[in-house]
Amino acid sequence: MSEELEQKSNYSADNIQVLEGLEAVRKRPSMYIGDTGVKGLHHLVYEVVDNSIDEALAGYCTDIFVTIHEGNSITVEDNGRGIPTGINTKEGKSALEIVMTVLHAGGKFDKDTYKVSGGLHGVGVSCVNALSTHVKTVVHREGKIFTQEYERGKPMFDVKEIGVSDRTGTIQTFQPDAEIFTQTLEYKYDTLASRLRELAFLNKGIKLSLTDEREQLADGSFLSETFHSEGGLKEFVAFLDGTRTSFLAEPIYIEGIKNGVPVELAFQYNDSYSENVHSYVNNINTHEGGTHIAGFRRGLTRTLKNYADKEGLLKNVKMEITGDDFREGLTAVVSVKVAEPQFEGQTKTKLGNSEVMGSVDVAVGEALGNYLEENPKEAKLIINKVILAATARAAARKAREMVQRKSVMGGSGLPGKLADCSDSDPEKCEIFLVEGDSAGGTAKQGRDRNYQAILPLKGKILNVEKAMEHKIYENDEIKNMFTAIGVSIGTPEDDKALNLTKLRYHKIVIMTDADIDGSHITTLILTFFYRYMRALIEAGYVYIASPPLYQVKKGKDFEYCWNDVQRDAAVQRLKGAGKEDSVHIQRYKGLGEMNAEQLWDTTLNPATRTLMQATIESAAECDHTFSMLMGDEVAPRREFIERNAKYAKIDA
Ligand code: 0RA
Repeated sequence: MSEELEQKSNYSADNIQVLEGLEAVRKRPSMYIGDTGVKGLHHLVYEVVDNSIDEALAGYCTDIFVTIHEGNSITVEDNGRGIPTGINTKEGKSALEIVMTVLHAGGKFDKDTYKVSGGLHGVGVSCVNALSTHVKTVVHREGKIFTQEYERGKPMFDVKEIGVSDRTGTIQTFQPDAEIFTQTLEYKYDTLASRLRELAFLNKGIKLSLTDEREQLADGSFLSETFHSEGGLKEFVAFLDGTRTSFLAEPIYIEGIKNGVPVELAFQYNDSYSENVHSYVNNINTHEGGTHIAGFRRGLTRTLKNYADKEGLLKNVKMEITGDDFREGLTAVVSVKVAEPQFEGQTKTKLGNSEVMGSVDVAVGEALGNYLEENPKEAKLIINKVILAATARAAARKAREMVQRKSVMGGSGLPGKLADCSDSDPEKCEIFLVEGDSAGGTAKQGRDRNYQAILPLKGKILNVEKAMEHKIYENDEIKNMFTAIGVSIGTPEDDKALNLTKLRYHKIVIMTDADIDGSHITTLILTFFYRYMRALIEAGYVYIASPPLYQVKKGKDFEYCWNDVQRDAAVQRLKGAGKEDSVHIQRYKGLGEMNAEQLWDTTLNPATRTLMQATIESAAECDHTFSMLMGDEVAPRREFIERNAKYAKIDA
């Protein structure tokens, strides 16, 4: 409080506004960037990149470079016009300083002088400034180079000229503040890479590069990738489908302004049974869908149905065809730009603007209508696939109802293999899904039976990416998971939604051997959760156990190690003054090699274990990864596994 008073006496009225604005961001950062964990940390980068994307969408910028520096500071550079540096007459300050220090400055300027967003979304780069210990902005503009630096949002000096230049552009470097981001300051390359890849698909033509100066390669260069798509959403759909077999030679694609709403969409049918529809509003992933998705579905169903009726393709079809049947094996991306988006839903990722429904409906109708007329052979393929889906749906419903009936019974309906815990409060209870009966046996002995349940699974579980829905509900291991976990399919509102009202555990832990087979099984189980129990992942209930790889032992002393670096360090520590060969290294080839006590100490005991929580950072990335990992082609899978082998985990 006293600090604030002191500042008031030193600053003009304008400045006080500024300080209070950014102070508010520092006081309640989560209100502006969502959270102060890993997500919020990465959000800072997206916020800055968004400004460059806007400049590119305005037609003035082609290249955006993101660099992660040693120490986790970030530079975002673009070749746009450069943030204006002249004095804004209304405020009596440099436009650059205003952009950097005034909350939502984008909205505060009159439209002629300052068209840039801070986005159709977003909170503006001033928030990034407020949440960074230090920011340096460099602007190339009008033949000169300008700069200004900031400490926790406050300018360290007035905008100054530091040289001449023959280019234009903006370069922002920021260091996130450890006082704000108390959990971690560590940027994840893969997280930034998948967002930049996504942005490249969503904004065709723009080149986005990522360089990680923390990762030096053998040839001395840094880990780096450039994302660039000329095909846009068409290529996005192909990317999502990975190695799935496509039905159509090319995705169906449309781009245009419908009822004043810019709509871009692409879709393709493949030989899988799942529906992968992704949607974006102003480049933001709308996980929960909304009016644009409703419009997409409506347009798809109506257009296909009209065509089929007109061509007499449904003459001999007795069963009813539902909307779902039109979307089996469908991969789609819908991207709209909305001036004043209303976001609704639990995670504020559901578009509410009703006018958008018609726009997307019309766009799909046009693109698909033309396509069907011009490609009668493909049209028949699609309609036949829909009819097949309707047939299979009847079988799937029966199988689903069986699962449901069983899981609703509870108590005696629990699988015989389940070693349940005695507590019945789901919040306190954990279930371990364990590969194989022998490891299951050890886990049963080693667990705390008060709150830890064990469900052994038999070998490799069914690959749900390749199986028809009814097969999935008929599979014993999958049925056991449904009944043991206590979830069923179908709620009063939605007959395909996951019903969590009888959920029996709030921690569902996948525990497999720490080897390639084990990680394959983990992936199979994660794929199953992702496709059929996604709500559990979204709620944060799904975890992956991490059993150790080694035990390093000398006499009575021993340490567990999870990787080679730890192992080598442990050997040195235990060796002490003694000889190397006095230290014994045991490599655990599987959970089965540990005894009950060891398993408890390393993997089960909440006080000492490490659990990885499965999260869905990007549903699009997940779809791609799962289709690739579980699909038919071997080469991309091998490459992925080799690339990720050192992490020995798959992020879901
Ligand atoms: C407003 C006006 C002009 C450029 C920008 C904003 C701009 C902002 C950012 C943020 C990151 N990169 C950016 N590039 C440009 C230019 C107005 C003009 O030159 O007439």
